[in-house]
Amino acid sequence: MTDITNCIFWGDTSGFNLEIGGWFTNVTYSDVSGGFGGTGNIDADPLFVGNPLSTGAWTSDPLYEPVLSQSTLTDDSQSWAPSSLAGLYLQPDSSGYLQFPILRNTATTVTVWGDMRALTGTGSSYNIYDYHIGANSPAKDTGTATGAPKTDLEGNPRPSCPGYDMGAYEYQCP
Ligand SMILES: [Ca+2]
Repeated sequence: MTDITNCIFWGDTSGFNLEIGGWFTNVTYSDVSGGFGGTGNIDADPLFVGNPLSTGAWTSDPLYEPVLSQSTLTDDSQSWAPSSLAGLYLQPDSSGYLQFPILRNTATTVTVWGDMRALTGTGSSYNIYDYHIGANSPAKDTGTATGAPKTDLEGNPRPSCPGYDMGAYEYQCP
């Protein structure tokens, strides 16, 4: 039996469909696209703050650094705030389904783990996603305290204002 609690399953565009069904999976207090039977589950747009946060097209091919196993991708038309995208997710080609956590960025580049050269290139469009929930998210304060960790994925306190949220990131009150 797998227990899934306080999670968000939303926006699956892979066409593979989410395989969380079956007798062995117990889903509670989670936001599941299309709905899923279980205590406290909801089926509502979680209102991620960046869905996507940024989009564009690469102006160069990826540069791969094999020793570090990192790729740097460039869009010269951007003016991102340096270091503002770390921890967010890059979909290096919007026609694909893979996403990668962003390690760091400059005004016109993002760096991620892995070799992106076979996945995207000059002229390909991309998306950057921010999966933090907004203040009006239906996932805010609708999780359960039972078994919940005291911090979220970024180490911020959970719960915050006032209940436990669904998803990887607890909404932090200003
Ligand atoms: Ca909360």
